[in-house]
Amino acid sequence: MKISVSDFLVVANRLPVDRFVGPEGKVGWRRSPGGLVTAIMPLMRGRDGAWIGWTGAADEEVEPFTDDDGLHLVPVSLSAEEVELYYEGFSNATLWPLYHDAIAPPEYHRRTWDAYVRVNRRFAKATAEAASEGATVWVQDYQLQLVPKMLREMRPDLKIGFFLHIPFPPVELFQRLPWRKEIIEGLLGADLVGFQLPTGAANFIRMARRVVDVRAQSGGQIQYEGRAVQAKAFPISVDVGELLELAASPAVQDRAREIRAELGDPDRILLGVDRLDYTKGITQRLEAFGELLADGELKPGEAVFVQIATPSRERVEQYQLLKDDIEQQVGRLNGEFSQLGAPVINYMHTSYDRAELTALYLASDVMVVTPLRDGMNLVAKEYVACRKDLQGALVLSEFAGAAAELRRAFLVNPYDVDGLKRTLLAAIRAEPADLQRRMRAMRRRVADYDVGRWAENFLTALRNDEAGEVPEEADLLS
Ligand code: GDG
Repeated sequence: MKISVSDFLVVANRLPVDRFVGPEGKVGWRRSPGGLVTAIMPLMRGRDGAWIGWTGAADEEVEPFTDDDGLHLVPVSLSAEEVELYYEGFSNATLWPLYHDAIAPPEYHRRTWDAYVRVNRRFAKATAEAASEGATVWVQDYQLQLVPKMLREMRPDLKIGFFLHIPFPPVELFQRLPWRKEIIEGLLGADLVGFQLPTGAANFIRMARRVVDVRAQSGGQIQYEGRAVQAKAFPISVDVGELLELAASPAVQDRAREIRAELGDPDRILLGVDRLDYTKGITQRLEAFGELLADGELKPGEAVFVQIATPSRERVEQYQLLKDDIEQQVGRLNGEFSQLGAPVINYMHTSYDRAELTALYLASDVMVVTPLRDGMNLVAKEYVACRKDLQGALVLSEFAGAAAELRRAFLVNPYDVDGLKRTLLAAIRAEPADLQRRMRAMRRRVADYDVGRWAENFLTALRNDEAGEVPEEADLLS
């Protein structure tokens, strides 16, 4: 079966649905939670929207189908070998570390690059077939950077936007990539290339000037092969309405109180919520917490650390190493400082539903977000969105994109263990009035510019061939 053509298409590595098996063994698809889907759905309504992506399972062919909300889903299939080479390999063992300051050493293999090209072409082809004349296509993220160019060659009539969710690195790092020219050319196939921060856009323009013949004008305008390409920042955000609704629900509030009680009603609960990833600075924050206990600055029972580390990319070697490191660190600290039935660190290597996550946000006193490099970090914004009670402190790395907007967080350099210890203590001991002032200012920012505005601004800029509104605060760190 071929689906009808659409005039608005999102292309992402994953489809926004997960497979489930119903009571009688019947297979169905359930919308996967996530900001991107929620932000884009209202824009798809009233249009013939389609989403092109992988189902998440290797070696399976699924026919295009339409979900209950009328969204067309166009699965792109990947073989087990392609998952290994394109996804785990080039995307997550080359691009991911390279774009995050090479925190882990990026690997460069011609075999994984070849698979990346092949799979990008498959995504471009599926999109070209599903798009109506003059349709708008929005390509997402680092796994699909060649799609804009490939798609433009197949379908010059399309309006093509691209958004990079992770940082675009400085020239000094990016130029190590043996396929740097191909990636830049791939992205230049778009009419609009969006980044989380102005620095990302500036790095991209600088790199483009080095490797291809482009003319860069002011305001992120690039002239390339007789076309205009825009490179601009559009900081992503969260679905504030959904989070507020969850946070206000009696069940979630009861659960928040229950969590505090289950943890032994300590004075302070510190919380970390991350995908288990070496960019997130999990070991750095646990080290600082452990030293505060060792120094006697914090007494066991005074503060408890809850660390949720959602399983991620488990077949990539660096992720396996990190998991072992963290588990060893947690074991050592608990062995040293815990009392019977009261661990100082509650470590959970699992994922939770949105309601439980929101209850954790509400139950905690200090949200600890310490990435070594992060495109944005939605967890920081989710915490702020949930804390309508104006309680709670946010400790936030200067190296998270969110720091450009959340200037009233307790900002910290996660490489500086002493600084991290001082900042954790300052957040733990802050006066309620100070916390309220900080939280009020941060909430204003997040409420004003939620994920709906983000998507709307991007698409308006794409439609008008001009820059969307770029929030002032985002310029602070540029
Ligand atoms: C990339 C960029 C950028 C986490 N654990 C659970 C769970 N989560 C949710 C969080 C949040 C999301 O996952 C994580 O988003 P982040 O932004 O923190 O980080 P990445 O996954 O690295 O995302 C990042 C983002 O793209 C968007 O552009 O901000 O910089 O790296 O929403 O709440 N959700 C559920 N259970 C969990 O256990 N349901």
